[in-house]
Amino acid sequence: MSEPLIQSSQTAAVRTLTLARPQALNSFTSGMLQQLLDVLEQIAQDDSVRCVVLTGAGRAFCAGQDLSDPLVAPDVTPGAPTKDLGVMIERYYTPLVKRLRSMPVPVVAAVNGVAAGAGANVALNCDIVIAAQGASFIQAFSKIGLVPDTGGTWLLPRLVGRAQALGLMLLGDKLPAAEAQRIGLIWKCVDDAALHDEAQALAQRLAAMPSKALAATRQAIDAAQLLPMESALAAEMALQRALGQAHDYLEGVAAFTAKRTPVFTDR
Ligand code: T3D
Repeated sequence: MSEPLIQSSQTAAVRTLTLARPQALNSFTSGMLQQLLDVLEQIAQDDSVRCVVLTGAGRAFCAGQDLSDPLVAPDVTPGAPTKDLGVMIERYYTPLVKRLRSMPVPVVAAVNGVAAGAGANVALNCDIVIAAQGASFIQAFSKIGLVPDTGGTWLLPRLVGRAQALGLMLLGDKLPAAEAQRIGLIWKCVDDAALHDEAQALAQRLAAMPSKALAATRQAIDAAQLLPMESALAAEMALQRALGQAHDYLEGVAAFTAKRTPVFTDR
């Protein structure tokens, strides 16, 4: 059995996944990425889970790609073949971004410390990013001669605009969590000691909401980035038609009419 590099625990309908290689700041090895993909796939099929929290063990969230992983570490022996970094992206990072952005339930990133490179962009691909005051975000790629990946070039200009995205990505400076909130890169920065309680409270709240509608909202927002207004209006209508057939809509309206708390069960 391979060493567990993703810790998993569940409280009520909230599954918490913890990146667990603290000695290397939770940097991603291929084995760890595979475990993360596997557990997300399992959660996608598990109706008992209605929200996921992703966080890191120790003082970091994730320092991005483990630069000593044999798949990517350059071999300095004269004449040795160069590494094909596309393999790592194709096998792991692209499926991970797609998996996160199509989960049937919301994913909250609870960023407990530094999030660098692919670690930052994995967090930013989650639906809601809440970060501790002491956390920071680094687009570290340029510092090692790489281009931002894990969806960063698509995501950052949309979150903070081209000027901020270029500044962050060309310079690779550390952006403190409070500043990340101020420029709209993340949802919220909270006191260090409050991070996990706030993330769990938020996740429990999301878990009680209509999952299908939340997933459709993410889908509509993402699609609308690429569409002219006319097409976005049509896409919204198609999603709304589908949601109008779902149980959660009946429940939502029934609860509103009866002035009671709704109990949503669709996924
Ligand atoms: O390659 C491909 O497949 C393409 C895909 C690329 C995706 C990417 O993510 S590229 C970007 C990769 N990440 C980085 O370049 C960040 C490298 N790390 C850092 O810049 C710094 O560690 C941090 C700014 C994140 C934190 O700095 P600090 O001073 O708090 O900690 P530290 O002392 O640098 O690191 C602590 C330990 O973690 C240290 O190990 P040691 O000396 O105690 O045994 C360090 O080597 C290790 N560590 C940190 N980041 C990585 C790492 N080990 C392997 N890979 C890392 N990315």
